[in-house]
Parts: sequence; structure tokens; C-alpha cells
Amino acid sequence: MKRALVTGITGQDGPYLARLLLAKGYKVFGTYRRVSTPNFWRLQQLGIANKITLIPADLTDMSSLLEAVSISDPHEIYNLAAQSYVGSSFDQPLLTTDIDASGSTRFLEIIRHLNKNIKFYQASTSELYGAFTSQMQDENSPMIPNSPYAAAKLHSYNMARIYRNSYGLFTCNGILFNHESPLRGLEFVTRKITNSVARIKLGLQKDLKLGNLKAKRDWGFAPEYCYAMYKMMQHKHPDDYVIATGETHSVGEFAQLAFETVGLNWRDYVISDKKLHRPLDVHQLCGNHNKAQRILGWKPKVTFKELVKLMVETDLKLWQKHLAGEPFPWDAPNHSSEMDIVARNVTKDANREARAFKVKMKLF
Ligand code: NAP
Ligand code: F7E
Repeated sequence: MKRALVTGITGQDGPYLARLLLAKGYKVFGTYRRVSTPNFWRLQQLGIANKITLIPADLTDMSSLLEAVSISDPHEIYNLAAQSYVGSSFDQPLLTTDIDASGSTRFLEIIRHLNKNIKFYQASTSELYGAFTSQMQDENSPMIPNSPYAAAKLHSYNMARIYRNSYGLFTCNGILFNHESPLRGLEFVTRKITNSVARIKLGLQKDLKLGNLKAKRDWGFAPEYCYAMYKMMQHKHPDDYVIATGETHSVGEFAQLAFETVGLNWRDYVISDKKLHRPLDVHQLCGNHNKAQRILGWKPKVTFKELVKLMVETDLKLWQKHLAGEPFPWDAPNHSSEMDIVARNVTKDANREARAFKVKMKLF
């Protein structure tokens, strides 16, 4: 049975990828961080919370990563964990660098010392293109980061490439353009809009404050993008791929369509707030996924219109259920005793322990 280790299992992409890997017959391990309120609700939404073995680990903590790898003994590592919010990277540039830049290097070092056969997927991003505002971006476009987040991710992109070329590791960079879903975090602009549209429609909110309405993004559907991650890791040769729809729309267009879905005019509700503008933004992104289509046979299916409708309708249902007395998924009790959480330092496999110890000795 193939084993996969997925970091960032509690985020948007982690649960979709885990669901796919489980369907493909993998044993799935996921890393999570200890937080004051457990956040396994996405795994529970997809009905997979008790099918995954959870390992506590933090990308800034080398020993926890080492242990996660020795416990799971994976064939494939999907490194999805990140401080992924571009806005916060301006507030916490050092933390973002530690997680998003050094985190992947910690894994690459572990693989290099422990088992060079482990395949490694790095969650790279369209934010790498930053200030390069051509009509479309592909794998050969210049990368000119415009945020601490993107700069840190560029470091990881390069390290994955360097370890592939210098040590022969199987590493892939998925250069994923924005991808969204009903599991998207509420602070990202798409979900902020769809959640607010639902609340405004139900009379729970008056208006919606947004920042840069002119920024353009290439928005796709998250589960399809997770399938692309899996496809890259199954290909004979490791490589880097742009995953995108090839269509771009402004934040204003997204808002307009979202309000139209519930029969409202966005201009009556949206307020542009200068405080929500970033110190430096990425103005326009539109990805060319031809390489992924040609080599992996991957192409997007869900359209921009379908995506907006799906997200608005899901948020509307959530709030309607809430008004009828049901708790939100994230309010539901989510520390189920049925969840398989590995207690660190109590692995029974003596070989893994010995190997982990040997590697620790080499690294520290
Ligand atoms: P997300 O929803 O923000 O999830 C991020 C995950 O990383 C969460 O599980 C989070 O844990 C975890 N994490 C944060 N800091 C960590 C740390 N120090 N140690 C261990 N785990 C940590 O992000 P996503 O949308 O699923 O994206 C997945 C990956 O793809 C990220 O690397 C992101 O940067 C990248 N990416 C995303 C997009 C996109 O449009 N979604 C596009 C391109 C690339 P908590 O739940 O505890 O916070
Ligand atoms: O912003 C503008 C904002 O925060 C999109 C992450 O997954 O995708 C994501 O990064 C645009 C920006 O996503 C608001 O200025 C306007 O131009 O939804 P976002 P992002 O920054 O594109 C990439 C590919 C990643 O890799 C990241 O991890 O929308 N915008 N008004 C706003 N953005 C937010 N969040 N909130 C606003 O009110």
C-alpha cells in the first residue's frame, strides 16, 4: 500500500488531496498544529477525519518534521503547509520566511539523508510572477515576487528544483494559480465575498468592504487542482507545472457575479476601503496550463461562473441552516475520539526509531 504524508491537512487543499489519495488506495498521514481550538472541521466535512493518521508537526520545528517522516515512512510527501495569506506576510515577514522558505528545505534535507526515494511535491504559486504582468504566465515566465510570501515561496521553488538537479531527488513544483472552494478560508477575497453575499441576502449584514477591486486573478476549483498535484507525482519524470484555467477576472467581476447569483446589485453593497489595500499587490495573473495538459493530460473543468455560483449557494445554505438552529461545521465538536492521532515519541517500530535517531545525529 502506498503511503503519503500531507502537510497542511487542516487547510483548504489538504482535505481534498487526502480524499483523492484515500480513493486511490493510499494510507494517508497528515500533519497538524496544536491550536487552542481544534480545526479538523474540513476533514469532517468531507467525511474523512477518521480515515487519516494525524501527526503533530510544525514546519518551523525540524525534529517534528523528522519524526513525521519516520513515523509515516512515506512514498510521497505533499508539502501544502504554509503561512498562505499574502496580506499577513507583510505583517510577519520573518515567520513567513521560516515556514514558507525554510520549511521545504527542512523536508528536502530529511529526504536527502533519510530516503532519497521519497517523492516531494512543493506547493508553489502564481504569486511568484508578482510584478511580471504579461498577458499570460507559464513555466518560463520571469518570477519577480511582490510580497514576503512570494519571496519565501520562490526560495522553496528554487530549492525543490536545485535538489532535483543536484541530488537527483524526485521533486515537483506545482505552480498553482488561485483555486477556491466552499472550504476556502474566510479571509481570502472569494470566500469573503460569497460569505458576505449570503449574509447580506439573509439580512445579517449591511455592506461589504473590499480593497483593490481591480486586481485580476485566474480562479479555478480546488479539488481539480489537487488532482493535478497527484498527477505530477505519478509521472515518470519530476518537473514543474503551471496549473490554471487560462481565464482572468477582476475582484469587482467576482463580486458582481456573486451578488447577481442572489438577485442583488453589487454596487449597492460593496465599499472600497483603502485600509484593505496591500502595500504592494499583484495586479494581474492568468496562467497557461498547456504543459500540464500536454504531459499530464490535466485540464480544468469548472468554469468561473460555476465556481462563483457553487460558493455562493453553499454559503447561503450554511447560513440558512445556522438560522434554523444548526451549528456551523467549524462550531461542531471536532476533537472526535475516533480520530487517529499519533502521539510523538511513542512509535513502536524500532527500525524507524533507529533510522530517525541516525538522521538526527547527522543533522544536528
Ligand atoms: P490554507 O488553507 O491556508 O492551509 C494552510 C495549511 O498550512 C493549514 O493546514 C495550516 O494549519 C498549515 N500551516 C500553517 N503554518 C504552519 C506551520 N508553521 N507548520 C505546519 N503547518 C502550518 O492553504 P491552501 O489554500 O490549502 O493552500 C495549500 C498550499 O498551496 C499552501 O502552501 C499555499 O501557500 C499554496 N497555494 C495555495 C493557492 C490557493 O489558491 N489556495 C495557490 C497557490 C499555492 P492551521 O490550519 O493550523 O492554520
Ligand atoms: O487576494 C484583492 C487582493 O487574498 C486576491 C493565496 O491562496 O492565491 C492566494 O493569494 C486579490 C488581491 O488571494 C480584498 O489585494 C481586494 O489582489 O484572495 P486573496 P491572493 O493574495 O491572490 C495565491 C495564488 C496564493 O498562493 C496564496 O496562498 O484580491 N482584494 N479586496 C482582497 N483580498 C482579500 N483577501 N480581502 C479583501 O478584502
